[in-house]
Amino acid sequence: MSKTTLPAFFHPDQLLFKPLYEWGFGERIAHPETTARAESILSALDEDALFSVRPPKPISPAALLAVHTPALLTLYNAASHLPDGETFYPTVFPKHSQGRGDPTRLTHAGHFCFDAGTPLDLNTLSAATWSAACARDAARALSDKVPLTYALSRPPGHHATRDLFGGYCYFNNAGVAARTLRRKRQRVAILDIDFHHGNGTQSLFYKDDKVMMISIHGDPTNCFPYFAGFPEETGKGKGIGFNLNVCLPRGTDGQEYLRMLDQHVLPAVKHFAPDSLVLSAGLDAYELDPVGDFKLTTSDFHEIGHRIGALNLPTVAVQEGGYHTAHLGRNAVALLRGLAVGAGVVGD
Ligand code: Q9C
Ligand code: ZN
Repeated sequence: MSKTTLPAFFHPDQLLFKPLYEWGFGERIAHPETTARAESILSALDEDALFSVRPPKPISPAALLAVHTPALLTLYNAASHLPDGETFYPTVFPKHSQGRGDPTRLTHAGHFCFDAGTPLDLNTLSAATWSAACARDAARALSDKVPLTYALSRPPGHHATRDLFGGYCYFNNAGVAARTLRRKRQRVAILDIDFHHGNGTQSLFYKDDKVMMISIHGDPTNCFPYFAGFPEETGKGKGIGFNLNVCLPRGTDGQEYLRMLDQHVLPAVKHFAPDSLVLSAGLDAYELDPVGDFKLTTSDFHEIGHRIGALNLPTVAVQEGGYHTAHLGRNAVALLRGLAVGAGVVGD
């Protein structure tokens, strides 16, 4: 009996970045985006043994610059010279910056950032760069023989735009994966199932008719990021019709989620007929998640994976959010196994 193993990517230096705290509704709270998240996923992957984890090759600055402005890299580089133990939280956010911020000065960080929960320290650049490298290598590893790969990207990426970081995100890992697939002239669908709208990914491909972006998320009227993710946002120029936002109400459960997936989202992916899929695999729609407020269960994640897997598209799953650390690993495995079973890569 032969045993399938699929490639997953993670680098130990992703664990050196430890954001301390953020503000949650006036309270200073422990930062949800912890290293324990990655450790939970690593141990569940190890136990499940469908994926084998390896470190990615380094990603070049040129590959990061295909997605981001030089200023972002310069700013993270400035933070990499902070003393050990010091953290910088942007607090001034110029509304009409018009590119005037000097990214060699940390005090100007707010020119390149949209929220106050996404700190910088000496390890941010390294961790975020390895996180993006995971996404790049997971996209590169897709082939006829390897139809499913996983990037254990942490810190996450889907809120980061070309020129702004925020929402715990520094480099847009899913964007890096999609651009990697585009280099092979592929039509790419990005499906973002993180609880939050993938505003960064949306903005990267908003005018693009070869990359379709679909995000399912909590209504941004009530949920982070508050300024994007509305159904009226359908794309711009030739990209019109290639961006789809599906907002669901607080408390959405598995049955409601799956109905919307079957009736709207999966048909839209099929209609676009992509060559490959980037799944922005946030798990913060979980019922016990401290940040999201949907009610998905572990078995719902398996079922969601199964239905997405049944599209039979070469798929790179890129980790996004998910903050119930104790159950995060099993939820990741449930989703990934669902994808593999749905695609017929492994049996039930
Ligand atoms: N504690 C991702 O899931 N802060 N980012 C909420 C309440 C922002 C989430 C404040 C949440 C960002 C990748
Ligand atoms: Zn999220």
